[in-house]
Amino acid sequence: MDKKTFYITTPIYYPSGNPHIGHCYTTVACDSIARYKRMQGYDVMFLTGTDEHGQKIEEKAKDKGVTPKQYVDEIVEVFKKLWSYMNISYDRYIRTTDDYHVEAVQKIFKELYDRGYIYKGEYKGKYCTPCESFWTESQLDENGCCPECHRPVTEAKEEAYFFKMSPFADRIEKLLLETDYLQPKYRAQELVNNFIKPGLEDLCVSRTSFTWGVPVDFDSKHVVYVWIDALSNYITALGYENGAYKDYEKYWPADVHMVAKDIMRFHAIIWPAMLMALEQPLPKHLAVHGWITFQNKNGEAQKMSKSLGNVVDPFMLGERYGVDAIRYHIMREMALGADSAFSNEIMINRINSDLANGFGNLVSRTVAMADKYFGGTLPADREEAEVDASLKETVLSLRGKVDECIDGTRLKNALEEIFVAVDRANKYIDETEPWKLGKDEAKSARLAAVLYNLLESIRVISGLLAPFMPNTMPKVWEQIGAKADDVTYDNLGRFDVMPADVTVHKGEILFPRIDMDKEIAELNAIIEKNMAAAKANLSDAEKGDEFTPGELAEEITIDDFARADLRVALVKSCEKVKRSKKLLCLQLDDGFGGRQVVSGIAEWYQPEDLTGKKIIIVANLKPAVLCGVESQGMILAADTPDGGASVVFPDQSLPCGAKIR
Ligand code: ME8
Repeated sequence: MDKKTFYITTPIYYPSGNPHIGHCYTTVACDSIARYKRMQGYDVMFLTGTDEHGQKIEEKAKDKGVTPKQYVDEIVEVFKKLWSYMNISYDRYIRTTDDYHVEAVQKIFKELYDRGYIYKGEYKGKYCTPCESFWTESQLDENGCCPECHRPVTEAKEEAYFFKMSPFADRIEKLLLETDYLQPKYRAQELVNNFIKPGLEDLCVSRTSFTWGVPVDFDSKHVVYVWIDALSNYITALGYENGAYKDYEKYWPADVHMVAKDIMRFHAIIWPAMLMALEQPLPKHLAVHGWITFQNKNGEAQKMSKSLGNVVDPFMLGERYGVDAIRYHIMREMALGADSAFSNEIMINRINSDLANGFGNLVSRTVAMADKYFGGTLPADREEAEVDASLKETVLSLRGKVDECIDGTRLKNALEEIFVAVDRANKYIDETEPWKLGKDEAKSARLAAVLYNLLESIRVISGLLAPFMPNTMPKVWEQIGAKADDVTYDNLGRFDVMPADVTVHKGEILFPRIDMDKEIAELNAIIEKNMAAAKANLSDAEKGDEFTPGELAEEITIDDFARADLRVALVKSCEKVKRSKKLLCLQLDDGFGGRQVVSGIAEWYQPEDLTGKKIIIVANLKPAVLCGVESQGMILAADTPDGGASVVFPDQSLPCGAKIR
């Protein structure tokens, strides 16, 4: 009988800057699952790649004075180098500039057109260049910016093709709410409320204002919208509508698409709609994880951004602590769905406690005792005791628990389960006190049983850890005397697999302890240097990458400006608006008896950051109600390069009510 297949994909990444630890998260997570499934005997297809078209790439290449293809070729090499460094076992790498993909996207576009789902119209609206996303006015955030990255959007108006999505609204709603397509499920309702309930709008799927994309073959001044091009990769890479591969029948539908929450909408709504329109089967699961943010010295979580210099470089970490330790750390920290702040302290603590003290120590103590008391080869005579039963039970039930976590893409939980067994085995050493048994010749058979049970536990634990840490586990097998046959998936569900007279081999320390103080000092120095360099050295092109000032608004006269009454005000008190993550409510002394203003800055300011400070308000703005709270005016703030907002603070000695002219 043919083997069961398993198809897993990462997003295809934009080669618009070097990959960082965030890209590593998705890729290492998929790699671990792919390896696990291979171990279970599945015929696995693990796909990753790069999403190389679009205006953003075209602009960057222009800034650098190279062609878009030259630009992406260089960065794709860095991605591939990183994946090989991180031991990523992908089966196929797709580049959207590959000829077969381009051809297939043209056919897909034509097919959608012929079926009546794509039609020609005129696009009028807002476009976010960094996100390559179109938005309608009503979808913009409270500052009129992109609702995803909160950067300014530009006006866009052009002849364009549209994809009719409304025929699929009901089916998509059911897919999200009534099936287990989306993991974690709690995000489904939010998607339905935000995008489906207000009416699924037609999607603009072609552009004429730039050329770096897949040309629409029946209307060559248009290029295909980059998301239609990108999402298609999951099927073109298998040979859908092209002759490069013949794997579509075999692997489609995908078992897991894994992405971060920033691109959930595309995978939860647009992609299913495309497949429905093409009358193709839908993927089985979309696993959505949170962001890895950077935790700075003050313990605040920041978005990783080149302009802040806080991008965590996986090559640097791998060089210092080993690739497997880094793979372990990112898998162990991030719960499916939640964000996870990357902190050097937490990473080093984790490596020291789990890997050096927990697992590494278990292996080295066990092997050292087998070596010391039996010259490396255990005697065949073993005497079991009651205490052994609970260790064996923990170890024997482990594979089933890990299987379940892998199937739910809950890798953090899988590692937690495995480390429960590590702790159990370490506790078994304390319970059985082999160093005492070793002093008494008459207890040799008992000592042999203790060490054998430990070696068997390590065999199962290391076998289940191998998909997560593929470099280190073969070294463990070498040390505990396990042969390849002992660590097959079948044998990881059994105890008493290795021969009674197994021979161990003392080896190198698997995970050396890290000197926390020294490393933190060195890492902080690196970060500070990067931050300073980021400030000083960003080329205009790179600044442009992080911050798009947007187009200047239409010219106005001095009289127009004078209609806005800007005043200095003092924040007397400030609190978060209930039921809103974004809003703060400020009580102000405006020099005219006081007023209340609601502002969408809660993501960047705590109430105490503002209380007692003078700010600037638009004092004659028509009142509005935000989340049930009345706002009498608005406060002035500037966009920051990382998509945040920075409140404008005037000279603090100015009196309340002073007019700004
Ligand atoms: O969105 N934390 O590409 P992209 C966690 N080309 N994951 C992160 C991360 C972080 N800080 N930063 C990036 C695109 N990722 C499109 C995708 S797919 C048809 C097209 C990971 O290079 C995460 O998987 O911006 C996220 O979804 C993806 O990189 C976005 O990569």
